[in-house]
Amino acid sequence: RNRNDTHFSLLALQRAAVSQINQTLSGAPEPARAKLTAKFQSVQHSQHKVKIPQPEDPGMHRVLQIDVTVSPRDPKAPGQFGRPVVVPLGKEKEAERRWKEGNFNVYLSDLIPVDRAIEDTRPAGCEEQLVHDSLPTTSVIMCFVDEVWSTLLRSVHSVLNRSPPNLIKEILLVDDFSTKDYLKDKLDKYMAQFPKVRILRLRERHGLIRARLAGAEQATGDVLTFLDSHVECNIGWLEPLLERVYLSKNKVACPVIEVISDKDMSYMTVDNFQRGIFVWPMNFAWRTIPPDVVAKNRIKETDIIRCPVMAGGLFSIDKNYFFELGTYDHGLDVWGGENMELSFKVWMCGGEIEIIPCSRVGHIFRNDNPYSFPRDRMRTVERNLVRVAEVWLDEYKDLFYGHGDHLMDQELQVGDLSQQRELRKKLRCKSFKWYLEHVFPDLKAPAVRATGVLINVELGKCISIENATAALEECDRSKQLQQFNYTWLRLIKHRESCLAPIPDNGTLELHPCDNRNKGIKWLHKSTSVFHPELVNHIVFENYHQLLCLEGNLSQKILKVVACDPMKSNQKWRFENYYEA
Ligand code: LR7
Ligand code: MN
Repeated sequence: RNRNDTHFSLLALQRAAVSQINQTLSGAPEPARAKLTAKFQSVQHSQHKVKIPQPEDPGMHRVLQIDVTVSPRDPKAPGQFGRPVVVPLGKEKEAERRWKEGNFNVYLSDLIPVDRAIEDTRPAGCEEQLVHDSLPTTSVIMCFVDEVWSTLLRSVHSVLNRSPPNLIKEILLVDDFSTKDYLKDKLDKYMAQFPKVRILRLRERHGLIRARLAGAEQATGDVLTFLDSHVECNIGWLEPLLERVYLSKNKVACPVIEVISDKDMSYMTVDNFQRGIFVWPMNFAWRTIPPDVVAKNRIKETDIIRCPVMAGGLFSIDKNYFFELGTYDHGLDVWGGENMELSFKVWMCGGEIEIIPCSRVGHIFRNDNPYSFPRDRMRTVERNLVRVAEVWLDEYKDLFYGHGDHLMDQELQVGDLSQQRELRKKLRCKSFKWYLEHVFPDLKAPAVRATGVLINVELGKCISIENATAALEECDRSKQLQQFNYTWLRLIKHRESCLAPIPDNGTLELHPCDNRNKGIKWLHKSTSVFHPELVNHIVFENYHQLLCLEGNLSQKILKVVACDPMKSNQKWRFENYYEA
């Protein structure tokens, strides 16, 4: 979730990640549509022909460059124009101590003006862009729990100072049951100077997801614009977002999220051409569109980027559309996964998610949440993701479970999903397969992990099924009885049946498959095939306590016996492996 704090290390991080997940293009900027290869053409298909406005178009105007901070009162103030700030000599200890108030340099945040100027980081060409005079109004919804005072104020000021006033219907601050005193009367008093700011106080901790919903219920604008409570909206940020929603109400528009350093509070731009994607098991990530794809398709810096998923915190959505979509799954708790849920829902049920390069908002990226989770953090996020997977991923949910041992082995109490499934039906949403084909074709999502014959590395023989029992035989890749699939849920499948060890004598037989039956799951790591019952507690020092599949020339029948890493007749390879 963390955009690193320099532009360069961000790039380095991404490069490092490339080896894991190959970069390819999907959701590329629209103007490149005609030039794309067949594979990606479908991605570019847009239901709404967007007319490129001409300067003489009536009813349109250039994006307003509203920024009341351009000539700041105190140009020499620390952090002004987004410059990095250094903790003054002798204050290091204090700065260090205060870090944990927000998991960033709170001391410096308090030092810099709450209405500092920042550099206009928009790419060339944004200033000339036209938007409609009759853009819809928006309610800006900012949820917070124990947000740092100066940061919260700076977020609000940046909205007030850099947005056309007529477009801001209100700023709704949703206080998610904060414990800090300054967020009570003091905040009320401060915000009283701004008639557009309303504070909504929740009487118990809702978590960010339900807090946003509480805000949405109260919102009176045409469009909902969600922001985190530690952001700085840049010049001209709002109109390009609202323009997209105005052109088509099922476009969900995200700004480019820039980086406010957690260490020195500097405002930094980010690399262009980044898409929001996810990697298994459903972790959000940024992925740069490869330079050759950018060059070949002549993608411009100002071109809109269609994204398989959104980061989650910063976006504009038509209010009615948000409610038609059933908002968020109310069963999602506290934090995490809601960006996946909304992204899948939007794409699969007829909408689009876009990053608008001419809209830029800075965000303080932190290494850890500064607030407490009512329940265990990991478990909360996992539970949320399981809900999303169960409702939206169809048969691909196995990939999700298969990528986290923890996910598969825990009996997570995820609650009732019938309403969410009902909603998906009611909205006539497309399948996850459709999403993969049309929105995210570069996601690797093979149906199984490995297929073909299962070869014993030492003996060079293969497993074959004889009278529903597994035996060793000369390999014959064309033989049906030697064909197996190793699934994401660790089943070794032969046709519709599964290889299972017989407890009494350690032989192997075909059994009916059952994803929940741990007794028939096999962990296949590097070349060993472990008997599953113990997989939950795998400690590799206790290797000898595990049972492994072993091949023996003297006995035709296969058995599971104590694992021994020195025995190469316990090593097995499938014919084909698939990366995901
Ligand atoms: O219980 C809570 N109640 C809240 O009101 C927990 C959080 N919150 C508030 C919090 O004060 C903050 O303003 O909700 C907002 C988001 O929480 P963060 O800032 O701790 O989240 P994040 O920035 O680490 O995480 C990103 O993913 C989240 C997943 O649930 C949300 O979607 C965040 O909005 C989202 N932030 C962004 O997309 C900004 C860019 C980050 C990236 C990539
Ligand atoms: Mn945040």
